[in-house]
Amino acid sequence: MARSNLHFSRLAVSLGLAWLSLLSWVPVRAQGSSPPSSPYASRPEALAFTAQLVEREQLSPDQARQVRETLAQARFLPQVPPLMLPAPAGSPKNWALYRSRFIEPKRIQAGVRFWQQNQATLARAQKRYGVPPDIVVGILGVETLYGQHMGKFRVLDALATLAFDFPPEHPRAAERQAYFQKELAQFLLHQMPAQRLGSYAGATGLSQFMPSSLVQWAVDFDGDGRIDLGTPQKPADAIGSVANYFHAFGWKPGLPTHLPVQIDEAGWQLPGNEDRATLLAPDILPSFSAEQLSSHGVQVQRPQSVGPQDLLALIELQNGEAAPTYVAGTENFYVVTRYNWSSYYAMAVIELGQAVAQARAQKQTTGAAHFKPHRASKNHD
Ligand SMILES: [Ca+2]
Repeated sequence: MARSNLHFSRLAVSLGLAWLSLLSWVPVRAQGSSPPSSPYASRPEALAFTAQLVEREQLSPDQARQVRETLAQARFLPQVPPLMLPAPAGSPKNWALYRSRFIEPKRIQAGVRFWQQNQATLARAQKRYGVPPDIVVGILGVETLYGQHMGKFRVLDALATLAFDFPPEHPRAAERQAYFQKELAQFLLHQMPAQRLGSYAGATGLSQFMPSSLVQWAVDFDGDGRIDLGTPQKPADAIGSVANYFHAFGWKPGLPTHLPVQIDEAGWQLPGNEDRATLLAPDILPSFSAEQLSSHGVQVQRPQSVGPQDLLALIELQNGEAAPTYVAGTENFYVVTRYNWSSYYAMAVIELGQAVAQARAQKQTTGAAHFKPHRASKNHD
């Protein structure tokens, strides 16, 4: 208590006008409505954050009180900050290993069932937003196994922990911490429920939307008057929201996500050859025409759906000690990375969607052959 009083008076000096509104929440703590384990009711950074939010958004006293009361319920999650740290330097990325976590029988079968059960909604999402079912099915499969793993952390706790206790040793700690403060602000401003569960990074629902994505891109796709991304039995809103997200980030209907490439790797090894460095410099940002790739030793078989002016990125997926995998990513590949800024992630989403589509087509073929006599006899009835 002495400690929080100290923080309180220090803050009162620094915040001046915020003094009055701060007074209004002090009795709330005194009555014990916030758990004693919450450091965010009294931490100077948290108080300054709230004061700024109130001022910037010109919140009414009622709204301000609500924001403070909610934040005062946030608990520090000690296990979360270490999860933010990047893999130690020198640990090689391994696409084959990463891929095997997602492109596996259990997830593919769950995807086939999901697609089967929701094919009308997926088709409607494609019609409205131009985004094909396999991409939506790939996202929901990679993110949460179609709602089976939506996260067990309270989003409020995760966001407050990362907003105020982000690990300072992270190479981009300031930027990441600012990001989580923005997400926490959206959570509080839109009065999202303190009990809402999600990932350790604060993402919720089948689609694992962060609060700002929820606010901006989530849609009521089943028309029941509310947006619900968190009920696996009712995935329509999640399906529509994912499609809307990609539509908003510039998904081009009909454009493939990536093309196979052929590389003259022997040429790349020659001393002084800068081709590889040149092509990998823009990373996932599509920057080269197929012709330009070719002039740097990378041959692309361009289908009709990819125009000569369409830009491509050379995507390198490392395989540990083994040779890397290369593909040419299109602008749609880049759009998939807007969901999660990783080419490994995007490729897993795309390949899971393809694997599910293939398994589904196979099942339909064998299923149709299997059921043909029954259908025939039914038709005769
Ligand atoms: Ca709805």
